[in-house]
Amino acid sequence: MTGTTKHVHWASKWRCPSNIALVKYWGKRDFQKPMNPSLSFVLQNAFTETSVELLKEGEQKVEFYFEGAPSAFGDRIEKFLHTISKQMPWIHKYNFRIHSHNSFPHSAGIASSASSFGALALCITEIDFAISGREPDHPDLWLKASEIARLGSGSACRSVYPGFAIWGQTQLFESCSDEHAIMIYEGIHPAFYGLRDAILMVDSGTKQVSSSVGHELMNDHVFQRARIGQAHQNINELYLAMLTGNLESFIEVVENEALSLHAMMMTSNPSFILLKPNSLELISRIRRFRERAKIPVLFTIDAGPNIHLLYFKKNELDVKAFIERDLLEFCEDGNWIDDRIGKGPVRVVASPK
Ligand code: 2P0
Repeated sequence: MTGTTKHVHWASKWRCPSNIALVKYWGKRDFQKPMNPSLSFVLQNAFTETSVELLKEGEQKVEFYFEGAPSAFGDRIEKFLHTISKQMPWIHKYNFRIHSHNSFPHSAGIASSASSFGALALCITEIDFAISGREPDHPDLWLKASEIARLGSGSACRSVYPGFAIWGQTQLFESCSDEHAIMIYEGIHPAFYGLRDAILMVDSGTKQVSSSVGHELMNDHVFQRARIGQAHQNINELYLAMLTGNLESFIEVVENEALSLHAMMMTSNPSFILLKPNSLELISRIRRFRERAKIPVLFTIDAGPNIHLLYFKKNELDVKAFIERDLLEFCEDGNWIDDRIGKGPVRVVASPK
């Protein structure tokens, strides 16, 4: 947190990771609240770095630069700032200069809205704490940042913590909330902190149907009630598997969630299909390798055609050899991203000007 040059009143800079859900958020209610609880982990190498500078007081103006150039994403950010100004009225008093860049290519199929709104929410919450005289290291900073991030993009609320997070009310903990995510770490079997995620790039093109349309289609979905029930049951089973180190159950639930997400898309009205033939080929090869090699590999899938191959640290050499040998031919231009469970966001100290 700095009040740097003469014209900059407040400034903050954060690096925030993207995350991948194991139990999927799909469908909303009210304003940016989830229809069902979700559980995710943050990535280590896929992140957004964002700086926010508050310039002279006056009528609010927003300048947004993505990778150095003015970007159309600025409109979404302006709307977001307007939304959160109800809780942070000082927002209307300043001009905003925001610079943002991603560690991963835009076309990588990694959820960039999660890391973008996560980083922006951390900057704004830190400034809010400073303006209102609260300590920047106050533990409430994380909950507040998570709540603010959610108002920008639902999945972003799970990105502001290290490791695993749960968003949405569940029977698991009283502290679970639809307003913000919570971090989970106590009692998790150590194997899960060695999780690896190989993102197998099937198609980097723009999706035909956005996630916001997908969420909306859950409103009248014929399987809505069943899906909500399934997500609650799956989050209970998954958490238990993570406490006990039950890999078999972990694999069963995670793959069931990924396929259920895509089943919701295929059976909505109108229906849409984001998986490609190569996505299915990769899934069947991952399952076959698991059976033959007796190595715990599994897949999850985001709202797109790319396959996240999950595995554990101790199997790294064998799995990387499997990827090179049997999977890369089904990836676009042989592309894959080598990532893992991450340590969460970091405050970036401004370099002296
Ligand atoms: C998730 N996804 O849990 C699910 C699984 C994609 C598949 O959350 O409208 O970008 O910004 O709240 O968070 C993608 O939707 O939607 C998503 P908004 P978001 O990660």
